[in-house]
Amino acid sequence: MNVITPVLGDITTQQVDAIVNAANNAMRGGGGVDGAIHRAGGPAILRDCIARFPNGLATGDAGWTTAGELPARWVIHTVGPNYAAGQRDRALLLSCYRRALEIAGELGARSIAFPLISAGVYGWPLDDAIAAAVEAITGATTQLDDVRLVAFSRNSYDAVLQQLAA
Ligand code: AR6
Repeated sequence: MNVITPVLGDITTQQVDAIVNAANNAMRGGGGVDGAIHRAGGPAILRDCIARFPNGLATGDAGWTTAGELPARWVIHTVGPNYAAGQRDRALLLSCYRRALEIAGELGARSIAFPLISAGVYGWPLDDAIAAAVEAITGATTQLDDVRLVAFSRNSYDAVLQQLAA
């Protein structure tokens, strides 16, 4: 079973093998955590996205690129369901975490940091976004040594702590 370490902060500064990006289907960058990762990692990430994902990425799926200037070795991009646009299939949200962990395992990563996928612009209700993250990460077949769930605000961090204690 993967043990989750809660973190309050910016995912781009995490010293882990892989950080996960909450991207969109186009895979050409965006706002939120996606924007922060592309900004901090530099142009190598977008170059790699264009080369490796000419047709983008399906919702619920994941794929990797290099991490440019980030401390991580890889960025594992995944596309959460856009709740605000009516995509409310929870299985797709669980799949994001599971696929990202699978890819991390294939790459030989031992440590990974996740943001709260779909909990920002895509509008998934925070408590259920956290519950889905906890359920998918702890239940995944791929086991890593260090799995972090990074909350970007005090409010979401407190909610993560609360659910991990439950
Ligand atoms: N580190 C950690 N978490 C962060 C950071 C950061 N630097 N920045 C934001 N978050 P969002 P989504 C949190 O909107 O809902 C993008 O434009 C944020 O507070 O980044 O899956 C993409 O290109 C929230 O809790 O992703 C897509 O178009 C969580 O990360 C779309 O947004 C996810 O918020 C994806 O929407």
